[in-house]
Amino acid sequence: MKKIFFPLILSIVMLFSAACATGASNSGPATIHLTDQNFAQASITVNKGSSLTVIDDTATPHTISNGSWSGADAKPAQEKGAPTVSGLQFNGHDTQSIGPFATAGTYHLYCSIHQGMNLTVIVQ
Ligand SMILES: [Cu+2]
Repeated sequence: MKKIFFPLILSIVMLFSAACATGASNSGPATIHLTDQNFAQASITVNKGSSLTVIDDTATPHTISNGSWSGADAKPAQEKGAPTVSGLQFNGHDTQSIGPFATAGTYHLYCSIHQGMNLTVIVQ
């Protein structure tokens, strides 16, 4: 009996913890990671009034600004309501904060070092 019940109880506890962790991350501050040549995800949702924590997971430097890549062309552009991000420097294995994002909307950030390294920030 014990040999059957213990794994069952353990998996129920693990499921519960996972559900709780997911719920907490929705209301907490938004975090995005940087890989060696891109954002770890193409878009992220940020709660209005919150900042975005950006974590460079590798030794690769990144330089983040308002705008986006269109093919091989970097197009600097700051949307109305977007916080100013002008050449925010990551030196590798470091963390910076962008924001706060005071206005709901869709904003674009890019890395001027890596072609095609775009992030869409959805503030709601
Ligand atoms: Cu980069």
